[in-house]
Amino acid sequence: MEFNLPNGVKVELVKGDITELEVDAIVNAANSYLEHGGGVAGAIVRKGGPIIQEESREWIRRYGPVPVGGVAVTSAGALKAKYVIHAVGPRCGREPVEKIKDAVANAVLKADELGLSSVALPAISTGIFGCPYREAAKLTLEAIKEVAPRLRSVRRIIVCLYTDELYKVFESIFKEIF
Ligand code: AR6
Repeated sequence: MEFNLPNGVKVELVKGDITELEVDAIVNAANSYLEHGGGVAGAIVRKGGPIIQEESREWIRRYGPVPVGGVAVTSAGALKAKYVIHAVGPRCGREPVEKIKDAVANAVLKADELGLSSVALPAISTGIFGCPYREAAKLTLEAIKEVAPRLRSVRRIIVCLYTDELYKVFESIFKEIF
């Protein structure tokens, strides 16, 4: 499912594994310490290689922990993408779910700042961080809609959903928002 936004930006929903996508950057659902254990973070480091975890630790040494809603950038190792943009979503129950919007907006804006044309993101905070799917879908897609008019280089935004259930929820909210 896809939709063309006014300023030449296309947003697409796809089902599958984000580490397989041919895009300029993939977004990781990270924690503030950029210690990539399980979930999509684990998959990214397993496939991209240890360089991603090493560069993440270097980032933390230099700048300190990434705030909730914030982002950090590393290379993408052996992945097809050039960069991994690590976005920190909220842990639901402890931090406000609305921070998903900041994480998504900041990730897409970072891709734009890097001059990239395509970026793919997963459903941030919907796994280990335990946020409800519908709320996450609404906040993710609203964030994309809101930043799109400000983008200068990003022309393709892919939201990559790992399961049928997530895809269905995102699809229904997508139809409401776009
Ligand atoms: N491709 C796309 N989506 C995926 C993939 C994949 N290969 N693997 C899992 N997902 P999670 P969070 C989906 O738990 O909730 C990590 O340990 C998954 O189905 O990866 O933001 C970090 O280091 C879910 O819908 O991220 C943090 O500590 C979505 O990705 C913490 O988990 C996000 O699930 C972050 O938790």
